[in-house]
Amino acid sequence: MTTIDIVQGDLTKQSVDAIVNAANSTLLGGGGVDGAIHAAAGPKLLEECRRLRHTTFKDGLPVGQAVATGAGGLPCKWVIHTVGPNLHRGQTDPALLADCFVNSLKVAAGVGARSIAFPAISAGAYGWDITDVARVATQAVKADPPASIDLIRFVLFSARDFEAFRQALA
Ligand code: AR6
Repeated sequence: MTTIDIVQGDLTKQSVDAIVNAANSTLLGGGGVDGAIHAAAGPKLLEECRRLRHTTFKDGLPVGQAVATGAGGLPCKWVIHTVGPNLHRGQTDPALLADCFVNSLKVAAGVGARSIAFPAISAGAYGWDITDVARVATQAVKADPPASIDLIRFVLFSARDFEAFRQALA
């Protein structure tokens, strides 16, 4: 049985095996939760991301896909990087956002993570409405989570975002 829970707080402080980064295709860092993760993880994480750009993802990580790295100085073991759809670029298909959650779970299970924490992917700089993100995210992780994942956690920065996820899960 997989438990799904929600907390209000900082993703980088979670005691879970893997946290998910709402990255961009470059994999080389940015603002928002991506910036917070790189700041807390330190230079080792960026080094691993650079290596990925020189090997598997020469053209960048496509929207909806996910890839794992180590976690540098973070308390978790892995960071799973995924790229949400950017509303400001006309990326309005909820299936692309659902892919971020489903593919991150697959990648997490693949590396052996049993617990995983997600941010509200695409709900910040990428402009999606938090209500839509909450609906898509909760449906995506509930559908058919890998059996080896015991805990799926959503970590929301604000009380408003937490409430949107609470209602979507109810
Ligand atoms: N813990 C939990 N949630 C957080 C944290 C944190 N430490 N920091 C921010 N959030 P965003 P996106 C919330 O913009 O919309 C970056 O520059 C935030 O309040 O981080 O997918 C990337 O490099 C919001 O609800 O991600 C990309 O270029 C949510 O995380 C671009 O932003 C997502 O906001 C990705 O945009």
